[in-house]
Amino acid sequence: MNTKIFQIKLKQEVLRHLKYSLGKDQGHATPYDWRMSLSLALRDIVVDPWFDSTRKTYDSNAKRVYYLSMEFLIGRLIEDVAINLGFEDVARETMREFGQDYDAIVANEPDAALGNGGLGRLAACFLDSLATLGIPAHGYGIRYEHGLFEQHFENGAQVETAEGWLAQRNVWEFERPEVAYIIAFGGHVSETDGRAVWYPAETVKAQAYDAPALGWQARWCNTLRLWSAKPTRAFDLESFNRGDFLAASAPEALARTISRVLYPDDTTDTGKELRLKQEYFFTSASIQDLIRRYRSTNDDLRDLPKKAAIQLNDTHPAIAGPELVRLLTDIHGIEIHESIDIARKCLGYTNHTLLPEALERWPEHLFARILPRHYRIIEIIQDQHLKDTGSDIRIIKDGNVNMGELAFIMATHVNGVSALHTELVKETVFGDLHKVYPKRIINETNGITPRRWLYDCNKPLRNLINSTIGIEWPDDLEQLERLAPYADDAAFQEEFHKAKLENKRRFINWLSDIRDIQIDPNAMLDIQVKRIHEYKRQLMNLIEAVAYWNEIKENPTKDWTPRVKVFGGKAAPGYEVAKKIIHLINDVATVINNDSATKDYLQIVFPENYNVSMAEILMPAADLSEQISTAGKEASGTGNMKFALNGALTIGTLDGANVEIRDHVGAENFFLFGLTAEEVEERRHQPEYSRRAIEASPRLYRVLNQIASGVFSPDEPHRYGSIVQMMYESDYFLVTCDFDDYFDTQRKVDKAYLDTKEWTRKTILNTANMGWFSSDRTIKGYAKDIWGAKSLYER
Ligand code: NBY
Repeated sequence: MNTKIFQIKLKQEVLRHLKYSLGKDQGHATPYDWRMSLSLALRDIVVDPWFDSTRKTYDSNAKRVYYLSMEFLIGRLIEDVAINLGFEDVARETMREFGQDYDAIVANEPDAALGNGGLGRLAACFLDSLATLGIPAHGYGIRYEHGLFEQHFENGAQVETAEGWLAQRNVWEFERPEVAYIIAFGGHVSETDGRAVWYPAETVKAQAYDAPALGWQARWCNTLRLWSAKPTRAFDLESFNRGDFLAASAPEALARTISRVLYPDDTTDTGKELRLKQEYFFTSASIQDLIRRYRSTNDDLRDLPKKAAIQLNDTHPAIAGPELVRLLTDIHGIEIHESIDIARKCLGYTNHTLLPEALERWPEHLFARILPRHYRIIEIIQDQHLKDTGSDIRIIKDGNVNMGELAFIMATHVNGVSALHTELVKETVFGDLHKVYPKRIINETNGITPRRWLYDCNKPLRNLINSTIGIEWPDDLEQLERLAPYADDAAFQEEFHKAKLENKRRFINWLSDIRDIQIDPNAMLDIQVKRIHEYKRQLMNLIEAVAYWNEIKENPTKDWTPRVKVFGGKAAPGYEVAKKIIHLINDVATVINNDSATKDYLQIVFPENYNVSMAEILMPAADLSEQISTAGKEASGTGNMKFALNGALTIGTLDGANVEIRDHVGAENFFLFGLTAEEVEERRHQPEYSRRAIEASPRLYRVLNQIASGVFSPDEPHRYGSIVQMMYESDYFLVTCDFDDYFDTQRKVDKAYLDTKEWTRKTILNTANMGWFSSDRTIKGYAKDIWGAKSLYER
């Protein structure tokens, strides 16, 4: 459609929605009303490609992909939809004609924060790529009433408040009252003549809410189906009539809690009953749903693996294996060993962590009480595995049901998320199972969607790329290579640098709205944003900042490179050490930012409540990306990819996907430091390794003394005594051992930054060589190696 005509049409549609959907006239419309009306007008346009894709999938009876994930960290959608439709300019102009600021309207949308961090955001990038590639797919998850908590700082300490994205209407979803399944818990199982019947103690209803997942240029549109728990009966009339009002609302209470809130831990497995119920709730609903869909066009469930590939995003939905077996056997009458075989052919499992505390295990008695039939099925799966392989690796062991072993044994493919991580999975967590099933573990290195993480969030760079290599790159990201020849071109360098400066100014303006701080856009923006964890070593970054501050103070007239260090990220509410680190960062920032002798060279900012929308401002603005985890601990990282794609240089260890990023962008365009994964293991065996490292480093020793003696916490001098003591006595993540190398490498960064042309050349080469990290490449890998799924979109 001609742009002008479309603009007139969109204008009419926005006004129609304002009047008939929002019940407002122009004179009284708030930004909320405008945002809703624009969203609804855009949503209407999405419905046609959505229907088309669904129809094509049914007509072709093609294999579908089901991506089961406890988390989808989506962020805002309005701009994403406008851009995928190709109507961004039209939408902006339409709002301008109404006298409205498009950017403010976009910012009115709350983030859909149905995830903790990398794992949830990866699921969101995968939805984008699946749709862009035209692979028929459903995302399945939970429609949490409250997403990830909001973080505030009170005197520097993190406090959490409940998030409430559904307090407003969610325009992107369609309620499906007719799509509902019963989910059962507890009770007992009776077996007669080999036939099992489960008599559950409680039931809830899983009701579907669908959101379209639109791909690039609206060529294809999949569905994200999220389940909300509802009572099976609104209330128990019998108890009510007896006058037992509390018992009467008991079913409703259970239902409301199940989909109420996202668990905010992203490493420690909580082992809580409610969590197990959440996992089973959404997994069972999803499996029941996909079986129903299959049966609407196919007869024999034995052929399910030809039509359905089910991917488990970590072990959270690992109950999918036993649940599928239960439905095939108990409901559809297929012999149980055959059911196990069918289920395995459908399933793939992605591992995202090696941290032992993150591996899900359920106490046997708890598991058997909540899911008695599944417990029995797991025993049968285990027996068959023991018999077939002759190994002695059990799923149920030491009083626990191990979800990692279950997921592994029930999957055709198990994948790690970066080359290094996959090798470590083979050697460590699943070392024994790998020996038994040597072909099962494969690698699929993570990726990020270039639509959100470059095209949408970095308009200055988008425009420069478009005018240099054309407009084909957003769904063919390796085209960025064509920028490489311009790395030495002075005019291009200048344009590239200008784009970075514009993004930095945008960040500075945004920050000035929330903080009273003056920042020079020429200062180096050095950013570490991610969940707060000991293994990610925000503490090492902070100690380095203090050491740098000490050095500036000692020699105030030297030509120091001005730096602004940005921290962002949430700590799990129960993770005390991580919370202490946050408090310390804020305390150090207060002291350093108030030092007039150094403030031209060093500032520290820690904006509260880091989320997807904040990332969209930070990633394009960064000069330096901090990817400094202890080698062997970060499975992949995806923030590392977002920074490098947007033209930041990385200071990092040989960990996760850093290894592959460095291979792609070139070792000379990456600041490497630190022990390797192997050296880390060795070092841990040396006695007193941290104390020795501190004694060998006067700089580190001094900073630790400052922290311990209350320089940054004069109101409570011993506040950080435990952290310093930990550095001496149990520095498991080797902050002390890597510190000197890190400090020295930062000085190389300082020096490099002063040569703007050479720095810019390196940043261009980073952007140019990051094309491989598109999640389109990742999804093509899964489709080919694991799912056997094809694109239904024809160019
Ligand atoms: O998955 C992250 C990894 O740390 C990161 O390196 C990787 O890039 C990313 C995508 O593959 N893992 C992660 O984010 N894990 C979680 O968010 C998570 C959430 C919940 C639980 C465990 C882990 N849980 O047990 O509840």
